[in-house]
Amino acid sequence: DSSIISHDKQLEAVKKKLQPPPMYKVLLNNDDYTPMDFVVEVLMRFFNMSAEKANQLMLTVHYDGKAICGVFTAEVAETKVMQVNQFSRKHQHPLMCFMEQA
Ligand code: NFA
Repeated sequence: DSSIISHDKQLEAVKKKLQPPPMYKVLLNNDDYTPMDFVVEVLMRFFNMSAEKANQLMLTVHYDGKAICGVFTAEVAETKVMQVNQFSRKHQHPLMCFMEQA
């Protein structure tokens, strides 16, 4: 009856909540124009990296073409991408941040 169906739906909702959410990598692309110091500033400001870690990751982007800055839930990843790209445009740098499913 309907109470059994209702409980079945509740069980499905509980099961879904017990599953880990899909995760997204947030990456930076290299380009020829953005100053290295600006990339380091972005990594410290938006990804909470130390100056040393930010320098290392900036150089990985510079030499490899791209690198993963972090892995986040969809909402957090979308916010990082928006904030980084907005900050870069505001400072008139072409630095590109994007996300992809981990
Ligand atoms: N390639 C840029 C330069 O030589 C530096 C850079 C690093 C840009 C990482 C974007 C990402 N000024």
